[in-house]
Amino acid sequence: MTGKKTFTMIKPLAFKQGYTGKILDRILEEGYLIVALKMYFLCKREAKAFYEVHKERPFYDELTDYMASGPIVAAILQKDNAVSDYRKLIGATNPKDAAPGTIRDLYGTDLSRNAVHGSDSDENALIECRFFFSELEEMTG
Ligand code: IDP
Ligand code: MG
Repeated sequence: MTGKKTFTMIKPLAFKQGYTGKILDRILEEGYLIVALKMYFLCKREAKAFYEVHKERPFYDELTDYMASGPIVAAILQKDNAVSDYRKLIGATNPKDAAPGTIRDLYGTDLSRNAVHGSDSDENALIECRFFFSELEEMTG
């Protein structure tokens, strides 16, 4: 699966604002296959587990409170160079710095409410895909 799959989440505010359809449509237009998809409402414990890599960062509590504040949409996306191309498609972490036309530029509000998550490496993509989806839930072919 190396290089072919990445994991994304549409974060609570973007979901609440009704951007899910537009974001998924953009993902499809950019040539990704959506091979797994679900809506899910993380509890604080689950949000902390997902973002455990950031547990020493000052924003860990704020970030995990936010991610547990409303439903999200999680998806596995398939395409060549999925991880790096998707990071380009979403843009910089802070929507203010995100290149024009990127998903965070179009649908992000601020640093913590930046519309979407995207995996940062193949290794983390696999971990994040498996956090939300079993192999059975993932389409193949
Ligand atoms: P990324 O989502 O672009 O990979 P990370 O550094 O992995 O960025 O941070 C994870 C998430 O934590 C970001 O998407 C953002 O929502 C939030 N975040 C990052 N830095 C800060 C900060 O300084 N204050 C508040 N939230 C932050
Ligand atoms: Mg990250």
